Amino acid sequence: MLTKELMERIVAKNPGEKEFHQAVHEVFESLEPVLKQHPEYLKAKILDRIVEPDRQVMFRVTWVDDKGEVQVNRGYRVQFNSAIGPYKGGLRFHPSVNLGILKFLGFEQVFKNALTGLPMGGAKGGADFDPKGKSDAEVMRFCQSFMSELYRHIGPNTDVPAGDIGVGAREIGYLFGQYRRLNNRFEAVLTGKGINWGGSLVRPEATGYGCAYFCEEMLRTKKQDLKGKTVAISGSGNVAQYAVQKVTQLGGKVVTMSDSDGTVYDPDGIDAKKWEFVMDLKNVRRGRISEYAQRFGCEYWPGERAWKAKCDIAMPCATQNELEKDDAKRLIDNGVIAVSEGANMPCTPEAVELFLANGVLFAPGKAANAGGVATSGLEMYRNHIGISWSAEEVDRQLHQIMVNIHRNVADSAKKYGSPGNYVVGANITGFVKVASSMLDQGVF
Ligand code: NDP
Ligand code: 2IT
Repeated sequence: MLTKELMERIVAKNPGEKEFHQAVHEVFESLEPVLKQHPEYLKAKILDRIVEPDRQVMFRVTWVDDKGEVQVNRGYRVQFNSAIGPYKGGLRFHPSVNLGILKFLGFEQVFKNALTGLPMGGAKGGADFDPKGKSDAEVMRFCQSFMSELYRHIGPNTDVPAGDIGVGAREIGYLFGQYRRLNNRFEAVLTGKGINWGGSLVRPEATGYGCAYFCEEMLRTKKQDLKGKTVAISGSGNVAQYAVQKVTQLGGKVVTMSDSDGTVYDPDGIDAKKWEFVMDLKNVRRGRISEYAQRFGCEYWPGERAWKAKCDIAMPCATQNELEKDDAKRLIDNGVIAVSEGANMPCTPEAVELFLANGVLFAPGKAANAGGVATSGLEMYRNHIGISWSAEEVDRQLHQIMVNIHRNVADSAKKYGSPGNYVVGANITGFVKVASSMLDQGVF
């Protein structure tokens, strides 16, 4: 491997950042044929440069809880690469957040954003704050304190954060309010905003919808579609919720949803009525998915994942490395034909290898979940030119973007000798766009 020695140096230089190593390794593996044909990338040390974030900010976030006690968290923003546009990427609030996880997410974001065809660089940020069990007032005070440092590093043409795990409409509202207050400017510094203050219709839906659209495109290459297919989905947050809705609208039957406590298995399918229950449970009452099983009398698998359900299609929509080798084996034994990653890097490398070796259509997150950030890009553009679009118009653009991503990724895979391998196709397509832009702009 041309990149073997560099990979070793990256691991030594970034100790303990195992998710970051994993993400870089996957990209490097895919790039071999490109590097052979284009030695100029190696000569200009593009790989050495692309794995080093432009800048990473870490800061203290101090806030007062409802009992009057002072709490201290750690906040981050990793601004990875802005060769093709302002930094763009979500904020994650979860107790597991650390620099390595945010670097993996920021690194992936660089390539994902390039795939959308929109001018966006890559970044990620967040904090080791756990919004679970906190009151609205606590979440607001945390967000205000977080933005009191972050605001000086971001801006509409510099860096535009959005949501991710633990950051949804409520958090974006508090963050935007604090930014506006500190800067005395109303500007498009975040996406995922409320509809009344600059947000885009269909942004909440976009990641889940896009994941289903991408899956349809993959199935189309085998003259199939989602109609009549049984689908296992993990997670029950933003991405999972709208993946469930779109798969159902397209004629599929979703039989699972999950959270970090366990999985519900509903062989009758999560229809529109049951879906409304989930929306209220997760977004209003902020309860656990086990309540679904109590309400509808289906199976609940405490502490277990969705992947033991028999299904034609799997959509992991919760978190990284949530689908491992044994899960992949089980899915393959049960006849899975396609896997579309709604989450970022949910399948381990061993699981991906098994899917590819067994002819399962496999869509990596940077392609399949790019609909979210693409619609964020549409929101930014809309804010800049001061117009608004109907839900139908945004959905049409989102659908077209997913069709384009599928085509471009499939074309690259074929061109570089791995037809049908969307991992290779996505990494190469994203890389070539960013790397050639870096070459154009000189050495720095
Ligand atoms: P949410 O916070 O809305 O939902 C996350 C869901 O995943 C919850 O059901 C949560 O369960 C579950 N989950 C989180 N961490 C774990 C864990 N360690 N083990 C098991 N389950 C877990 O986040 P999103 O839906 O926004 O994000 C889901 C995934 O999609 C992430 O990988 C994110 O990076 C990715 N993504 C999100 C986009 C977006 O626009 N929001 C865009 C592209 C990708 P619990 O409530 O119990 O924690
Ligand atoms: O991982 C992702 O692409 C996101 N969390 C969405 C980022 C964005 O800027 O909309």
